[in-house]
Amino acid sequence: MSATEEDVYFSTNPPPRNLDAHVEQARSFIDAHAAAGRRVVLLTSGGTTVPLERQTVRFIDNFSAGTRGATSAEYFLEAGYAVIFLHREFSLVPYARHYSHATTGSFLDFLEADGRGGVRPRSDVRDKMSMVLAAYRRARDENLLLTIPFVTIGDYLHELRAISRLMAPLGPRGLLYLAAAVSDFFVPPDRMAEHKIQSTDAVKHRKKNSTTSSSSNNNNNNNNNNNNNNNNNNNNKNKEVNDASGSGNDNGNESGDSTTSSSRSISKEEEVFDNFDATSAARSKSLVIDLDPVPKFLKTLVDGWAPEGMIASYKLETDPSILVHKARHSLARYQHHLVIGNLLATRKWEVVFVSPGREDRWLRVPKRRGEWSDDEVRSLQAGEVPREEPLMELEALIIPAVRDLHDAHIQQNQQKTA
Ligand code: PAZ
Repeated sequence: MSATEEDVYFSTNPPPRNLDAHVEQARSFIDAHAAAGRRVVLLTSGGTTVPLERQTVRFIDNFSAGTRGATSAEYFLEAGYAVIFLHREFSLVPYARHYSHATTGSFLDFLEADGRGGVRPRSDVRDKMSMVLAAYRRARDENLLLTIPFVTIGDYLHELRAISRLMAPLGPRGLLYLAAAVSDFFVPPDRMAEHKIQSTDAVKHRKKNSTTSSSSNNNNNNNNNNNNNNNNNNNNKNKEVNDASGSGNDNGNESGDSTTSSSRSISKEEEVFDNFDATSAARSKSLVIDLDPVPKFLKTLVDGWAPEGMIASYKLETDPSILVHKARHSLARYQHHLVIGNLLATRKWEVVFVSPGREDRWLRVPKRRGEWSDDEVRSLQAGEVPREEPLMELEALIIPAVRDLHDAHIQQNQQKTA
């Protein structure tokens, strides 16, 4: 990507509100750890959103609860890294993840009354909770964990660029570990509606019939006309967009793009209903959204933003037959250091490490009893989910393996500069 393309993207897509504050936090975090000779990982986690309106009511989301990222962060801390955790707001975060997002019940279920008017952890979870709390407190008290949130694809890219550029003082001791699920497509600002996209012509109808329209009504109508114009543009292009293509993302991750979009209805501009009532909704048309591709920033990241650090990206696919091919393709295209491939269905059981000059390496959680047979390995690689729950967290294997590759990266750099 040319510098101009990068400049255009970043000058036309506004930065997140707290970018300057985040940059200052990250700068002092990185400088402190660089001075202490510690390794720092910038870890991305969770999914980015693609807003459809400036005052956002609707957005397209990417699949990811942030489990991989939050779990990896804990193992990186255990492995001696300081961690900048760039994550989707309200997705899983290290340590709290053990209690925060229960699918049944609530975190309050982990507590019980202590009989003296207070509360304490339930006796069956107390031991684990005190270990988790101790690890969390150590990370917090020793300033080893900095958490920075993002929501949209634009926020994510601005934050990633700004923070990775600060990693220079770390030299090869910096690591980028890109596990976030990043959108491949977005609505550019000049085509984005200001207000909530309307699903009926009720507002236009009000405009048509209003005898005394206030200035605020006019504003509303204008804005809604804008929306309709936007949508007309989209309809004119008559292009169906499916953002779940697995086409590879490469924006600070190797997205197999896990974006989903939900369909909404909007009336065609030329349809003006004589009477607005419930039937107008039934007569409304589907909304066609025209998205632009997000520029591919991974090469820029490798060459310009964090040139000395090691860069590891994830590649998510759902089709087993293309996973390794796509991982290799991305490595060849972006010339970074490691792609970790995983399939949606089996991502908690196995991943494949694809790195230059090395054999592909599959990491798999051990079986409860015995070894994986060849047939079982073939089933896993074909995306079949085993019946049993994984025996352990796969990140307990992934992070030490990443650390080994990072050791080699640091050594190579030392030899080059010796
Ligand atoms: O958050 P999670 O643990 O459910 O999922 C993790 C993941 C599959 C999003 C991650 O491992 C990954 O592959 N990230 C890159 C996603 C992508 O290629 O878009």
